[in-house]
Amino acid sequence: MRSAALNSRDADPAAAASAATSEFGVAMLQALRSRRRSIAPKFFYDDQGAALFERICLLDEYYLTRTEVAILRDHAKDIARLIGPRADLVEFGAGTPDKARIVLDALASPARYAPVDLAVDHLTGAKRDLERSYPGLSMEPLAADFGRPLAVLMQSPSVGRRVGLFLGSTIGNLTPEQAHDFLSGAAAGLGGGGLLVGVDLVKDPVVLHRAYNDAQGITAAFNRNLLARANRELGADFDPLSFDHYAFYQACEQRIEMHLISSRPQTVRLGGCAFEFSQGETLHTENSYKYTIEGFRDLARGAGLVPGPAWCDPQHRFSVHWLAA
Ligand code: AVJ
Repeated sequence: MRSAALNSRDADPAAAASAATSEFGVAMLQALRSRRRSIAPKFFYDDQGAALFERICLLDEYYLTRTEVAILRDHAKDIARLIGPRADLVEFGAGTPDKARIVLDALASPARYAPVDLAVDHLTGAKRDLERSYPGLSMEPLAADFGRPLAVLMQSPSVGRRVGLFLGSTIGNLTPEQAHDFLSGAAAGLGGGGLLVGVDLVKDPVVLHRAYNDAQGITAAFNRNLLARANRELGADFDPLSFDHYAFYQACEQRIEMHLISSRPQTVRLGGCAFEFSQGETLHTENSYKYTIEGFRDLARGAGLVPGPAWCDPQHRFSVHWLAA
């Protein structure tokens, strides 16, 4: 194990260097050095992580994606009326433009679609397709961290009434304080327009538990991919299978917590340092907050937005909110 670690570091000095310089490397080192180890969930999404997330979205247990898509389809006309003509759509944390297409299909004359993502290379193919499907629309991917919405919106002058899309319950990855800050920034940058937000709802914890502990273990693989990514990109020597996927609903905080728990005492090497994990020690990898419809509307109001209609599915599993800015 130990000599394998040294070999893998020696074999890839570039990876070892990026442990100290890349954003992921810095975050992983900081997590490993802390007493309570945690890392931001945005680091799940390298190519393999994004592919695993797409498989999660297709799982029976993971109701979120298909429920949100159904809500958007069912209320596309109302949504289009609220967005209005010649809109300038900015999608925060866009993976693929599938959900934006549902909105675009219902709009009469959208002016621009600007997906904001850290990596926008994978969106170049989609640009051609989208501009062909919607004459008059220009697609302009913005390479940025959507965590700072005002800075993102200032980066590119508007070409019409500004409307933000923040779908998929991505807002659930933020603490309520961070969500407040995101919504305030969006309120400041979208003045005169609005924001469409997809928010997962509080519900029977058994349903939540199933959604984050699927029978096929895809969510476990998604969680462990963080460690495999550290091995690939940073030259770390994690043994991903010696960390258990542990996801549970924390009712007091109204959130799913996801952890990777060391199943035995072990040493992990990264960037020339050794880090001990005792048995049962955790790396906290994700929070996924759930809201009530009223709770989310209050949060939006507190951030200076004016809540409009909120739609949800018949089983009250997921919600989509229009917030006027
Ligand atoms: C993309 C953040 C909405 O929290 O449900 C899926 C990510 N994590 N399964 C979520 C996720 C585990 C997902 N979000």
